[in-house]
Amino acid sequence: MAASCDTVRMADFFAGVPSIAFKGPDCNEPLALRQYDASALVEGRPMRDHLRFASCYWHTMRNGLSDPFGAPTAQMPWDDGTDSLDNALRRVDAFGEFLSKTGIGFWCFHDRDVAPERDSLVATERDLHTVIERLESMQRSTGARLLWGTACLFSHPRYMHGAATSPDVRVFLHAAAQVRVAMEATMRLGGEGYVFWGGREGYTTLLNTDLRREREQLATFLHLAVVHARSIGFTGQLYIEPKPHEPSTHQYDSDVEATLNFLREFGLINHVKLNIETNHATLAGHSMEHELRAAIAAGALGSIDANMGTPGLGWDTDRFPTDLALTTQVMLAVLDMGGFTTGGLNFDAKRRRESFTPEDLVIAHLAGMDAFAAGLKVAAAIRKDGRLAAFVRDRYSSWQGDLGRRILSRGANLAELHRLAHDLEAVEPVSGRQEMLEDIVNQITIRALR
Ligand code: XLS
Ligand code: NI
Ligand code: NI
Repeated sequence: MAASCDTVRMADFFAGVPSIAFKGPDCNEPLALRQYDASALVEGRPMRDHLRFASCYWHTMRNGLSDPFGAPTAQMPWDDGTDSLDNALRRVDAFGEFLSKTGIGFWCFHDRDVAPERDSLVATERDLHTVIERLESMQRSTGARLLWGTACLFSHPRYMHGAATSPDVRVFLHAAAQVRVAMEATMRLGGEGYVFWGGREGYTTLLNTDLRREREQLATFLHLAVVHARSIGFTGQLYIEPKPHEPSTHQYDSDVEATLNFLREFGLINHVKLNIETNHATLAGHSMEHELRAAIAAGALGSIDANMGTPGLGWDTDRFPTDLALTTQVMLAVLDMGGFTTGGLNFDAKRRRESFTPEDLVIAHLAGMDAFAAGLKVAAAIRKDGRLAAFVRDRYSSWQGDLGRRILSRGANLAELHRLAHDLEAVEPVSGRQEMLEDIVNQITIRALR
């Protein structure tokens, strides 16, 4: 039965925002879903389980939308602007309302965004503990689950030279303490993952940097975290989130392939997967598709920070992912991988500074959800159509015979291959047909969304 296009309104922090429902592609109301029908099946599985949408606390609850040239603009009726515990607890209530109204099933957090940093670690940890308790009850009342947690090892001035990669061992201690507490809080909240985003784990200038030592410090830090996770029985997945730079000049986990190399070099590859962010791919000069496929080829794609950048701008603008071609490529990669296990699509995204009302927060998430739901449908249609996969299979068909198998299993030598090459007739080149394949994707997209 087609859902009707009218809304039920309830008043609270998000006054005027109803419980969001799927209303189908013909509904023009902004506060509704047109493509994302959580329980509709795609490839035999509910969309909800394919997409595993998460909202992040740092942008949704804490980002006032300031930029390097201008003051915050966001209206946050739940926030009195202080760092009091009461204010921190009220934000949790507002976030719970946001999650239940939008129907977003997962969330992600940084320790210092949910609770303020105090003058001593004791006081900081005490307040964090109180907020974690409130978050636990928020989860119980909304049914929301924690996709992943992390420690903010980049905002406090002590981390200006890095956290794990700091030249000062006392800063390393601070970072270790924070990761221990944040990981235990994540575990207590039932978190399915824990992320390392090394925002300052890189350098500003090589003139003052011992790069070899800093990479070893970072690897040691990650080993400590792996051992601790095991010792407390945390079974969630650990992830590294690559990013090339900003605020650093260079980050050691600059892109997927560099991070995989780092993990292999330091014996971490079996313990840590990747959380890949679209805007970081853009900053690294790669497509998101490239980053995802490179991670999948190594069996290391864990989770996704679903956003998009502004090509050419050079900033991590974290726009909401509304580009259908992008969401199609992402979901095609995820389906080809066999779907998420512990991971999901975390909207590491913020509204533009000019979209400052609480409704914009909701509308922006809905736009991302609908774009990903459409991308999922198109990706499933591409797989069902089968022409792309068949083209790729055929393209490598000459490798299917005995010779190809023997070469790849290292059962041939150059002298033999040299001899065989002499026996060959002229090799006829075969077209790669890129434009034809791009048109096939366009045609399937148009049909799938009709
Ligand atoms: C910033 C990162 C950050 C991580 C979590 O560029 O994307 O938001 O996802 O610390
Ligand atoms: Ni991110
Ligand atoms: Ni980012």
